[in-house]
Amino acid sequence: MTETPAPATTPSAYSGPDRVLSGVQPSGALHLGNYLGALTKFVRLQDEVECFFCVVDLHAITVWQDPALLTAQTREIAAAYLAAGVDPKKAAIFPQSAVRAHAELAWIFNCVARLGWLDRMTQFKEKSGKNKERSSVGLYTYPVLQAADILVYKATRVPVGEDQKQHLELTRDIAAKFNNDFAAPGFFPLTEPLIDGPGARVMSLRDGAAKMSKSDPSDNSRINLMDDADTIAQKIRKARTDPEPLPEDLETLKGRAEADNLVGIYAALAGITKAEVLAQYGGQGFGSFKPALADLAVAVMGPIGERMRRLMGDPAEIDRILADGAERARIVADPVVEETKRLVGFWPGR
Ligand code: AQP
Repeated sequence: MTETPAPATTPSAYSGPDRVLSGVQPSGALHLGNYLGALTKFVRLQDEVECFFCVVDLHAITVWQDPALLTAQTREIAAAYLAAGVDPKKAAIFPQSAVRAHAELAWIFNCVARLGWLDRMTQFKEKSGKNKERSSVGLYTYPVLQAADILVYKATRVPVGEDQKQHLELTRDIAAKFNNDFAAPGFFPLTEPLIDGPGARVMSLRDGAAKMSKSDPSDNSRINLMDDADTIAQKIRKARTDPEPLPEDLETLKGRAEADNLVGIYAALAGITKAEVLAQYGGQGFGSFKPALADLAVAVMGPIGERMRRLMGDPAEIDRILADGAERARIVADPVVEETKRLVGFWPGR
């Protein structure tokens, strides 16, 4: 068996159905970046294709999670999916740990992926920081588990934010190498990332060079889905900017990271392009743009927060939706793992 990586550019011989998989970690409060980068796309895709949206709790424990909070956080992410408009009749919503096939396939993929590939992953470098030696092994192999999440459903498309681009490339490398090593052309698809639009990379409100993130110690850096109208407006008012008015064209916006971010957020929330935002607000200062952005953000995010609060008042209903989703997910995932094990040559009995 060859140990050389299969090129990610290998054309896919896959001919199975079009499927979508994505997930969010129950590692804290969801924010505007998660909403624009992922959730809005989930809602769009559920009407086009078979969708699996999991709450990736196995990923969340790659850094410490308080066991007393993890179940509640898992329900909260499910509530966010529902509040954003995901319909559990159309898409399966479930906790990753409830479908064992994810972990089983991840082990096989740990033996397919190469150390050199993982060494290049920038998210591990960012998340482990200067503390690499004390990071969990799970944090290092996180992208391998992500590949298993995707390929256990033979998902052909994955809606994610731009930060996940490198992990999606790794997923394609793993699929190509598995198909090649086990002489199974087209067994796994070469999954396409769906990363587009001005919401694909929402930056911190305090620092235009840093991604908006759940784990940022400053709550003012992000708009949480559960923030009330006053908090949203206050965070936008306090958002870091520069003293110049907004430019009239995109070219002049370059190099002004904070202004660019606010224009991008406005565009994503309004469903228009950044050029269209500048056509409307170019030449105006932040004194008039920020209140307009705050009104828009409150109009879009406010009702989602309301729905989340209402849904979280009925955890039994969320649990029913999660259990149903897990059952539907297992029906697709279990046979894929069985077939994968057969290709690897494992004993076929039970
Ligand atoms: N700032 C962002 N802009 C656009 N999309 C984003 N996503 C995350 N941040 C942004 C997308 O949201 C989905 C779920 O992300 P996740 O919670 O599973 O993991 P993450 O990328 O690690 O998110 P955070 O908020 O940065 O969490 P922490 O701080 O815990 O690491 C993914 O599709 C992601 O691309």
